[in-house]
Amino acid sequence: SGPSIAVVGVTGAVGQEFLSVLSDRDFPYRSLKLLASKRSAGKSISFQDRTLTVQELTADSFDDVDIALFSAGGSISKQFGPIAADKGAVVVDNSSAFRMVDGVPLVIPEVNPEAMAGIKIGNKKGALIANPNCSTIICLMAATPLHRHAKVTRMVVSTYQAASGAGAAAMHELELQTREVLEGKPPTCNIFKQQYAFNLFSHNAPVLENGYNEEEMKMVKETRKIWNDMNVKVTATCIRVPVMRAHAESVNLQFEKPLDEDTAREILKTAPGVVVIDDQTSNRFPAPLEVSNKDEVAVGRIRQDVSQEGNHGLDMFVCGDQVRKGATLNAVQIAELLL
Ligand code: 11C
Repeated sequence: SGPSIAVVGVTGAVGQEFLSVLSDRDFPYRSLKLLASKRSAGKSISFQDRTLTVQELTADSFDDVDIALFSAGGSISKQFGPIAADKGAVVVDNSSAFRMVDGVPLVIPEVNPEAMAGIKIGNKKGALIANPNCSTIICLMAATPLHRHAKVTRMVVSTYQAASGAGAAAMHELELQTREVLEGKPPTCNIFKQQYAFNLFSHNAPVLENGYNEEEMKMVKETRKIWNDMNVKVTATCIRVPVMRAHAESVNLQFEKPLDEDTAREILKTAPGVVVIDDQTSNRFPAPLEVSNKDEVAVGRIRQDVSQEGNHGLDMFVCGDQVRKGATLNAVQIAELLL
């Protein structure tokens, strides 16, 4: 029993992780359809105790689907997402295609589940739900409990983003380049235009007219939509670092009401999906390796911002697995809210 599910883009890194998360969480389903491009159709994929065959994604793929988890890039989402929704499926889309579209909920289940109120499965009325960008999810997991308490008026974020955000090929390139550099060979630069191993650089997303790159503006716009607060001021600088699969972010918050660091630490200790690692004595704080392959977002370095008067500012450092909470886990949690 349970809904019938389709995973679109199942052969990609995120698609594969979707299967792991569905299995880890014992997601109930009555059927599971694995969809990908024609090139991958016919491939066998083992899931739990069965072997499933990948089917070609077509307009007819969604006739009997309740929940469709999409992660095959924005153009596939734009083409097939509305078709799936028209056929009655609730689409949870991991791309940026529909995030800023009015009427499409942009959801982090711990933060704004109310945004998807009224969306149901099995009643022939499909819908689109967007999964936010990974950097936004990881940041807001920690910032939102504090925002609820003292209202954030301004947020300044600096990211340290892992290879996984640019896909499996970028992860492979980081590994390959690391070997090449250690062996004194010139690094292979296919995915990024410059050396990635032993280096860092501004995020590879296109730079816009205002000088921000798309990744940075996603943080600005998505935060406003998720918090339903068009006045919150957000600025971001997004950087790609040679880390495999977990993003780190420095977050500076300015509050309307005063909030001291001890209260903030207590709030974060009870926040769902968040773990506090904040041992100032032994200098132990969140690190990407510590959260890799984990569900929780880690937060630490929680401290009063000395540049702001009267406990109106805090600094913190956040780390989260980009592939899990930054993508698949968040989408599967959205699907769980539909059950
Ligand atoms: C990164 N956030 O880490 C990107 C990847 O809008 O879903 C995901 C882009 C998106 O590079």
